[in-house]
This record gives sequence, structure tokens and C-alpha cells, in this order.
Amino acid sequence: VKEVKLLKTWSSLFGLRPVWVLKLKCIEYESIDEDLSSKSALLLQLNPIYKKIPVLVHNGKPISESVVILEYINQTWTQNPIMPQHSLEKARQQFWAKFNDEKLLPSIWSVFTKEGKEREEAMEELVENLKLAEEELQGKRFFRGDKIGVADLAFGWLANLMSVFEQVIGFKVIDGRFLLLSSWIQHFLEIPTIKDNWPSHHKLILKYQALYENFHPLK
Ligand SMILES: N[C@@H](CCC(=O)N[C@@H](CS)C(=O)NCC(=O)O)C(=O)O
Repeated sequence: VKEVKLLKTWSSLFGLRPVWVLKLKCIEYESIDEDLSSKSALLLQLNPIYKKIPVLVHNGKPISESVVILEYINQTWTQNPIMPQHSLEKARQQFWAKFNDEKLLPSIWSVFTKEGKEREEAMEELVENLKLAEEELQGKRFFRGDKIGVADLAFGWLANLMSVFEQVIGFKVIDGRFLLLSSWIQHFLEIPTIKDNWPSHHKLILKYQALYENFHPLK
């Protein structure tokens, strides 16, 4: 029996974060795929508060919330650290991970789900958020610096899922306005562990196309 288990789904961007870090640190784990349309008793028992994936189970003890999981893994297995040593730099990583989850992701989700004026407003907000991320990357290869950190893993979805969103919504978001983010995407995608663990692009397109049609039924 493996001492580490991870409950996730095949497509979740939150679920990918612990996958990346477990692989970066060469930790063996058992992957358990959840069906969120019919949540398992195991998931409800392990994450009774949020009932969400991912959940990491280490020696029988559950840990939920992806960024919390990342920090737990980083402190428990110290090889290939994904956090800087210095408290101030560490705080900065946490700050940008939170920014991603609380501002950037909701703004792209609104662009994806809303229509008309609401969508235009969401688009402005998305561009503002991307500009802030672009500024944070000034003079750096990754959000952490030379290496990837918690903030890079939190922004990780942008490297692959943004192209899925763009294809489904039918226009480009990451264009010439975001040169630093574009090169961050390239650098992030070049990391072997990252490259090797994306869900299938085709399957993602089908999934998000179906979601999009739910939000925007043909009139
Ligand atoms: N803040 C959470 C978000 C996780 C999350 O939203 N998970 C989604 C899948 S992408 C989920 O399990 N949703 C089930 C539900 O909301 O019922 C994290 O970072 O882990």
C-alpha cells in the first residue's frame, strides 16, 4: 500500500498542481480519479468541508486545498524545493498564488460564462489582472526567479488551458500585450515534468466546448 494517495480528476487544473510537485520530487503515489458528478464516499469523508478535489492523503491523514497541499508536500519532502528560503520571497510566492486563485481565475471564468456587457467588463478585468502578472515577471524567468515555485504552479493552468479557452471562445487573450507572460508560458512548458503531465488537449477542448454550450445555448 502506498503511503501517499491523491484524489483528483483527469482535467482539474487544481488537481494538476500536486501531480506536478509529487513528480518533481519523485514521490510515488496512488492516483484516485474522482467523478465529481457523483462524488465518492471517500471524497466526502476526506474533504467534508469543501467536498472538492484535490485531496492528498499521507499516512491516512487528508490534506485539502491545492496550495496548502503544495506547501505540505514541500515541507514533508525537502528535495527539489518549490519555495524560496527567505520569508519575504516565500510570502511573495503565496501572494501571487492567492492572486491567481482569487482574481485571475474568477475573471477568466466570467469571460467564459457571461454574455454581453457583463462579459466585456470581465474581459477588462482579465486584461488588468494579466497586466499585473506581466509586471510581476519583469526581469525574471519564473514568478519565483530562476526556478519554478508555488506561484508558478498556481499560474500553471495558463500555460496550457488558456489555449483551450481561447480556442473555445474564439479569440486570443495572450497576445503581443503580454510578452513576458508568453515567454513564461514557453519556459514553463519546457520543464519535462510539466510537459509530460498535461491532460489531452483534444479531450480538454471537448470538455470545455460542452461547458461553453451549456452557458451559451443557441437561441
Ligand atoms: N481552492 C480549491 C479549489 C478546488 C476546486 O475547485 N476543485 C473542483 C474541481 S476543479 C471541485 O472539486 N469541485 C467540486 C464541487 O465544487 O462540487 C483548491 O485550490 O484546491
